[in-house]
Amino acid sequence: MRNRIIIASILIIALAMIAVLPAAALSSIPTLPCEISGTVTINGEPAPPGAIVTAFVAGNEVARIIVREPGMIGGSGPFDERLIIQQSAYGEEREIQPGAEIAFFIHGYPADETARFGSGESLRISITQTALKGDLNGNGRVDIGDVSRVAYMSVGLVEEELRGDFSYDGRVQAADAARIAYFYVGKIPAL
Ligand SMILES: [Ca+2]
Ligand SMILES: [Ca+2]
Repeated sequence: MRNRIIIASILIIALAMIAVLPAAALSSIPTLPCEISGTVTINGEPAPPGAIVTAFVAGNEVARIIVREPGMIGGSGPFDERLIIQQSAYGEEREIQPGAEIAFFIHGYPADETARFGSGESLRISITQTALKGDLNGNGRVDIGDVSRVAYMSVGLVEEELRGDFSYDGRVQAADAARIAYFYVGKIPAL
């Protein structure tokens, strides 16, 4: 008699678990990210190691990756690093929709190309930067305003921007300020 009760209890518990399982299993299935790898060039040259590539959807940064080999982000091998955009990158409530435009920035400068988000897709891209390096105020040339802005960044008077980091080490220091100053007065040919 006692065994029957135990067996009955186990059955009831098992049935209850089966009843709730599908819902629980469904809600825990993760949405697959969109993975991106490819090539990155800055003014026709491979992007140097240390350059940071960021991905934006609807004005929100959703992922970033550092260039490790010149001109490359990630790889297509199963264990290679990739730029990974989660569908819920900016909140569960506002999931990235399939086909949403992905904009890329190369060390803070806009890339010329965009891509489309696809859950579970692995994209190979080639992105290029032809935006003028050092033109932080966006007037189409490197001028004294840009030079002073980088100088202010280097001493912490204004917030650092990747665009002011010409050494690709992720920080804006005196050397970066000196570099844009030298470029501005024509002492060096390129930033
Ligand atoms: Ca400028
Ligand atoms: Ca730097």
